[in-house]
Amino acid sequence: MADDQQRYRAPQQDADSGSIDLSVVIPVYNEAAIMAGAVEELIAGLRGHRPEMTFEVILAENGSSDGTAEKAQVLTATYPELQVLSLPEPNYGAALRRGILTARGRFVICDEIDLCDLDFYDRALPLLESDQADLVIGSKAMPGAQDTRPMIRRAATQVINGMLRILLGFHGTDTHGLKAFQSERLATVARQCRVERDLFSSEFVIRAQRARIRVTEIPIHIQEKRTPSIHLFRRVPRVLSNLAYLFYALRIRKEDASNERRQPDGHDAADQKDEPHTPDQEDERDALPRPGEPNEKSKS
Ligand SMILES: Nc1nc2c(ncn2[C@@H]2O[C@H](COP(=O)(O)OP(=O)(O)O)[C@@H](O)[C@H]2O)c(=O)[nH]1
Ligand SMILES: [Mg+2]
Repeated sequence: MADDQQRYRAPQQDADSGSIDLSVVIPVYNEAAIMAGAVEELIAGLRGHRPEMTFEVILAENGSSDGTAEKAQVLTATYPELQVLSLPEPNYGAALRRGILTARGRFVICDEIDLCDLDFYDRALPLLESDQADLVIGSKAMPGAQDTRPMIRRAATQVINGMLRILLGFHGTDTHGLKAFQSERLATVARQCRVERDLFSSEFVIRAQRARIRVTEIPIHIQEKRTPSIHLFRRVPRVLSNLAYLFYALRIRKEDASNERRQPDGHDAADQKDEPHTPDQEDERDALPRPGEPNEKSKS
């Protein structure tokens, strides 16, 4: 798909945050079967669709037992745009958060290896580039969306969204959809998030809404490349306990009083320093209280 004549520019190794156009962050766990094909298609697609755009693809792996981490490293020899992060414990939210804070792009897209939906990129990026939105969510539950997942998973999405609306004041139809955002404006939100694993995405979106960041939903057509290996019902106890924690943190303690630090232009004071997003910044947040579940696996 990639055309040799196209003017693709590889990012500089020592580039600072915001010095390339786009970072795509993809958490991966035990995805050896589909990862190479998905990465090849995604990178070829980005080179072909957006030849003027500099980009990186960050695979945020943790705890895989099927050789995903090693295979991902091998792929970096073929694709200079590819970067691999690896952590020991399976943890979806921690991987995604680490990827977001490592990203150097002015825009960040959070994708999933079984989706890699370039159509979403084509519709979301113009909204960011024209500054019509700070955060664009690809919703699989709004009018115009097509969700081809089994009925039980569609129903689970509706139930969790209902709980997020009632308990946490979420305004919208989906927190787990694909996301595209202005890195500078959302990095602080990612640093503030306390829960990991399944509910990280929900906390990220709800904190963004509470900080009056401009959030826009667009419908997506979701077509997974494979069924998920995480059993739906195994997620339930952890989701409920993290939901209870977030209810306490956001509705009782109202601890996201980040508006106090906001500037008149609506941007956060920390963001205005244009600080690079380094993994070290996780340490600040790791010192904060979080739900206690240090040894729990994200998937089992
Ligand atoms: N790093 C990491 N990635 C994960 C974990 N669990 C799921 N993922 C990745 O998250 C994305 C979505 O996972 P999937 O199994 O499709 O679940 P779904 O979101 O319910 O469809 C995929 O790219 C997975 O590889 C995890 O524990 N750690
Ligand atoms: Mg999936």
